[in-house]
Amino acid sequence: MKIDAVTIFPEYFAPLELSLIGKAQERGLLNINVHDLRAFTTDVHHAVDDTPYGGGAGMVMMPEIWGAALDLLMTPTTDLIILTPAGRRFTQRMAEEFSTSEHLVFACGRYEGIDSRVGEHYSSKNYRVHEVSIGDYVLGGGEVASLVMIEAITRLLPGVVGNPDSLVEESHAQDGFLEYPMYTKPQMWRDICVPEILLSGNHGAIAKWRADEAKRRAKKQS
Ligand code: JQB
Repeated sequence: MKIDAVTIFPEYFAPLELSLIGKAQERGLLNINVHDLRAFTTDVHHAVDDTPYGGGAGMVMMPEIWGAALDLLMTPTTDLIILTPAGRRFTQRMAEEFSTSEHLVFACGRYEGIDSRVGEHYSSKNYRVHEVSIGDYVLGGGEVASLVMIEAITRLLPGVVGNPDSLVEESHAQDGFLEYPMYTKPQMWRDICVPEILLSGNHGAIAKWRADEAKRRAKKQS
């Protein structure tokens, strides 16, 4: 999978060199490129924003600059993801869908966001455009939201997560309830003992206990 991200803060994407995603890049499973939007400005001040038509507080990112950047990245097989608090809520199902794409472009706005005509333009030219939000809270820009999406999507790619059994278990956990509580050594920590059943070696009973606990947690959440 190829991923491009466009931002005025390329440094936000430094963590993509770490851990499983960093390893996946080294192994050639994944190719992530981050682009500085200011490289596409044409004025001496490298301005990317201007005042909103209709008035109001804040600034809006100018469409020409985004157009110049995105024209160089978009291909007929690209999925363009525009992060915005008004977008469709990102879910595990969407992560699964995007993980089958060959090319993702993340447009990371700042200020009050990107001029609406940018998404409209690429949609009208029959590109696949997705306006997405990671949740109901307000962030300062799209960078952190992109990192969240990139982590959720790329760990689903073949070979990125070392043990594919973990992915299979998680997808079951998604089918209705959350995960069961986990324990490791030592057996007793600060007067708290690991549940006896987990030490029993009775795999059937353990599976039932875990399913019950997972259901109990799911109920408490909703
Ligand atoms: C600018 C963003 C998010 C992208 C996601 C999420 O656009 C705005 N509108 C009102 C207030 C603040 C902003 C700041 N902003 C670009 C931009 C916020 C994404 C964002 C997001 N994805 N919350 N906020 N879940």
